[in-house]
Amino acid sequence: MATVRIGLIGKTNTGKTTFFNAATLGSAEVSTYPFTTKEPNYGVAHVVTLCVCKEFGVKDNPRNSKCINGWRHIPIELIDLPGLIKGAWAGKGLGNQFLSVASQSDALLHVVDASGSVDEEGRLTEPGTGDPLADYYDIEEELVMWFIKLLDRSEDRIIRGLKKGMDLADAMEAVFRGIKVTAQDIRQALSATGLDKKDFENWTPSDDRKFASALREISKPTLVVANKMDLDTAPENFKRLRDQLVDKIVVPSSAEAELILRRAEQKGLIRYIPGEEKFEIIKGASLTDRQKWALNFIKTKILDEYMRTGVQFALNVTVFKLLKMNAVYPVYDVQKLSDHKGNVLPDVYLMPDGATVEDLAREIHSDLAKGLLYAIDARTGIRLPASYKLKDRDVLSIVSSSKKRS
Ligand SMILES: Nc1nc2c(ncn2[C@@H]2O[C@H](COP(=O)(O)OP(=O)(O)O)[C@@H](O)[C@H]2O)c(=O)[nH]1
Ligand SMILES: [Mg+2]
Repeated sequence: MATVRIGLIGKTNTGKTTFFNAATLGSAEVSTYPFTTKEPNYGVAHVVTLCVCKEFGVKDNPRNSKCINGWRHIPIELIDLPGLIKGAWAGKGLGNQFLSVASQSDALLHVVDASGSVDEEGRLTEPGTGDPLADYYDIEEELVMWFIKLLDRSEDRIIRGLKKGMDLADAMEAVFRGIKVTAQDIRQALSATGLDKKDFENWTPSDDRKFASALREISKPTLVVANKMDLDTAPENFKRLRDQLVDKIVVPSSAEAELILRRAEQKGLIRYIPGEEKFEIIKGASLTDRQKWALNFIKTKILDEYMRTGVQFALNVTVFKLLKMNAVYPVYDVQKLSDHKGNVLPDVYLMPDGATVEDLAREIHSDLAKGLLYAIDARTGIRLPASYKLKDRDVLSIVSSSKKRS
């Protein structure tokens, strides 16, 4: 598992680029015109999890991540997609571009404008007049159509694979591999729909759709971000989204508020750690009346009401709940919990659910995997076999004949 990639999708003007900028504090353009985001933006964001340093009572020197007040900030990649219009899958607008970027994502954040300030075409309009639930379904339909099209187009190829004696999931894997869909995802979708028991050549269009929907769900876990919660028209829509999308996690957010807080923090005006439920104005900071008003607004309208702006929370939930990633700390020396240079708890790796010591070794270095013997659990000193399934917050040293330990 290389760096976790999360793609932002949703209609134009729902706040994807603002979310991206807030999460990455980069400088992707923010625009009110459809389609000005022509090229996808890649940026580094972080997910935050309780660091193991406190439990072990050590002062750490992180290298591939940061530790702030005992919280590990682990880098992930965020991709900001260009805007979408209805029918994009048919090749209109920026369809192909959207698909190529969505295809690179491990999970998706579907941003909707909970305040109802965008119309069906993604143009800014009177708050309260837009319908975020309809927008959500429009975009979902684009995604499912994308999978159906891929399946349709590759029917002959899949049948050729079957005739060569491949099983259906393996024959399909070649078709979907390019969009980060695994044979395991396919197997899961086949069994969830019962289509593993039906001859592929006899699939009806409604079977295609059933399978495509299941595969879309399984291969691209998606969290719904109900954005612009700072506007008065938002709470009602948020409730509707949460009530209707029962099998989805819907996170209320104000990307704009997060962007303001992170910028103020960067300028040294406030103390604020992303994801925290509070900020503090730094003594002696000279704030304009407008800044004071904005910060007070964020405090009363967002933080007091929803506890957080939702930006950091959405990323954390996506990585740790939807993707079920575990944070694992490899060390060289189990006594000092350090690498060979003495850096304490230097690295943390995000490993998917079910990943083993062997997977971790491969992730760190191919040489380490080649001569892999076992790992040592830093908490207990117990030897863990190469097949041991990693758990969240594991701290371990990998012992390999080709390269002593890492
Ligand atoms: N009130 C409010 N406005 C927001 C929020 N997030 C984004 N916006 C505004 O919505 C408009 C579109 O934002 P943008 O990030 O460009 O949307 P994108 O097209 O989805 O990338 C801009 O005017 C933003 O300032 C938010 O949380 N609250
Ligand atoms: Mg944008």
